[in-house]
Amino acid sequence: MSAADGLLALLAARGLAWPAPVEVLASVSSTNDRLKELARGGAPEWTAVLAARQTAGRGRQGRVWVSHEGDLFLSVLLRPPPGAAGAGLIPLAAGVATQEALVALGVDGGRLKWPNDVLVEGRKIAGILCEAAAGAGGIESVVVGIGVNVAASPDSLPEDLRAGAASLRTLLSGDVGPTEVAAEVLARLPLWYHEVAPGRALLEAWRGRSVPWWGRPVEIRAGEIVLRGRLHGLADDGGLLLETGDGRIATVRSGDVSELRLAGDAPAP
Ligand code: BT5
Repeated sequence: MSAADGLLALLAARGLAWPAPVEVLASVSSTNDRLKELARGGAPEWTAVLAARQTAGRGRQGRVWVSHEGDLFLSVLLRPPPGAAGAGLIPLAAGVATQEALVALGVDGGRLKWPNDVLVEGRKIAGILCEAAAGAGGIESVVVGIGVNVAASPDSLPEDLRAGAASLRTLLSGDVGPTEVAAEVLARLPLWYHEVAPGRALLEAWRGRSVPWWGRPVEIRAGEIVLRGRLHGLADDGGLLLETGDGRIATVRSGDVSELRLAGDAPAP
């Protein structure tokens, strides 16, 4: 059985006939780049690329995603209908699907950090990179790239990442491979993607699985801009609502959030 057939069989066992081609590669620069190429060639929605090895894995804003062989490198193509509102919710849908997949595999306490990291006890186990391509009619495709640390051991990660990263290998007693993780994620992504248009159920699900930072002081860095305030909630479009010092609520649509410890604040639970 080919690797792609193995994945399709795992999905079939979960009651899902995958509706589009699945490409499984031994090695690729980035599964997102390969899928973007397929998208430009007209690949249908839900085409997926899975690779055993990634040589130039990417994070947001040109950052590196450290890609250890044996981890999950998966990309899925979405083609939101013309004029669809809610493309900003796609990363949240992918985050909820990934967090739920990890719970299904036996990971306790996986929490979402806006916009779409999955953390276990404050350490990052999964990252998501959504890249949209627009045409004359608006967004034509979104490539959803999901990386999960599966086989990486702390020693296999660069030193500066060790304290901040988690991996299934150290969290689970049994052996779980990237194909099983892919099947668990793919089995959930369509369900949450269908919540993108109505939005409310997705926003509630995301919030219910997030790190408990609501009401807490945070700093958000978006390029050169640094905003400080208290986390107020999620906007309907998936943005982050920040209560700034002057009592105003700002909506932030990209950036990196970190919690601020202020004198007199109780430590985070
Ligand atoms: C992300 O970016 O977290 C998105 C990562 C998406 C990776 C997938 S793998 C399949 C697909 N193909 C790709 O090329 N990418 C996607 P960001 O929020 O910018 O976080 C990047 C930061 O996470 C880095 O600057 C490091 O601090 C940290 N990091 C890098 N590799 C990591 C790893 N393996 N585990 C935990 N943290 C990591």
